[in-house]
Amino acid sequence: MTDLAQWLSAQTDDTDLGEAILSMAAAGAEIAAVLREAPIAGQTGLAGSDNVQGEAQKALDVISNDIVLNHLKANAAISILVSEELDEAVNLSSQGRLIVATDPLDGSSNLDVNVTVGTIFSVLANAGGPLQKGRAQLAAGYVAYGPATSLVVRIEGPTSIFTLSNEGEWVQTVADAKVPAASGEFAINTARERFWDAATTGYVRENIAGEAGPAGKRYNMRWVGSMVADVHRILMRGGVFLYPLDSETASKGGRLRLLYEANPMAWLVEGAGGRSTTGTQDILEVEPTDIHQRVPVILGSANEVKRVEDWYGRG
Ligand code: FDP
Repeated sequence: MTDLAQWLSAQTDDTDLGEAILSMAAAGAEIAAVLREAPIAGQTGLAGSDNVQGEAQKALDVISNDIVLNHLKANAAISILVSEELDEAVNLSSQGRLIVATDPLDGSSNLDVNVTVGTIFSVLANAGGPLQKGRAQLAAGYVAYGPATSLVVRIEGPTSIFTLSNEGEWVQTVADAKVPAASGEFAINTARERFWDAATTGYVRENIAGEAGPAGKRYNMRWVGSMVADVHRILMRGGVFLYPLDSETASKGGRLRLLYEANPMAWLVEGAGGRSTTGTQDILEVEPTDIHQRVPVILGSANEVKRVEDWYGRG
């Protein structure tokens, strides 16, 4: 049985990086405990404030952000925290070598229906500042709060999955996650079809045409509407996740955030042999210009991502 600390010491000599991941794992374990009892404590509702994206904050968004902030404050290796819930980047230890960018509680519109949500994080070197390409990430991960609490993490090598035991230990349950290149499952919010571009419409229509269509096989559709849950399914059994640029999100650059949603997920999927794109560019190559920047996201099984790219290539 391998635990998280053992895995980290085998993956990297950088003890600061290992400590950063352990801090996020500890924050995740604390958030999991809060979420388990949140309906009893009456915490699934709104906090009464908006975040910088103009989205209503849930009480648990704010609580989760505070938990992450407290864990990172206690870690001298962390210089800066970028959070979806905070307008500005927060300066922490002046000696710190690492930046953490996080969505402390992703998928929070699912909280009141007890569906999987998660904490997503990305670790960068302080020297480059927060606005670095995803390719420069030192590590990334997420904690999924589902029937089991899972930590999915990658430094440079494999994407590995740990499960939180009742004793509070992170036990490795998948050493090397693999996203199969071929898949017959796609995930997109089809209620947005009227906003889609020609590439998204073309790809989805081919899938729906099934065996008789140009793809020549049957597809199934799955959409939890909680990115961590949708990406976790893809990491476990393949598929493709799409939140493309559409006519409604175009002026904002997309729906999902680059630094703390798209980049860490792209890093994890790539470590498992999958791929990611905005439609026209590898997500990990996008140059950020703002800490809360949005980006179109298509990621998962390599053959499906390639089909979407081919559709975008048709102009
Ligand atoms: P949420 O607003 O609930 O935090 O991060 C944004 C996100 O959820 C993703 O987790 C999810 O994939 C997406 O929004 C769902 O968007 P739609 O409501 O447009 O389907």
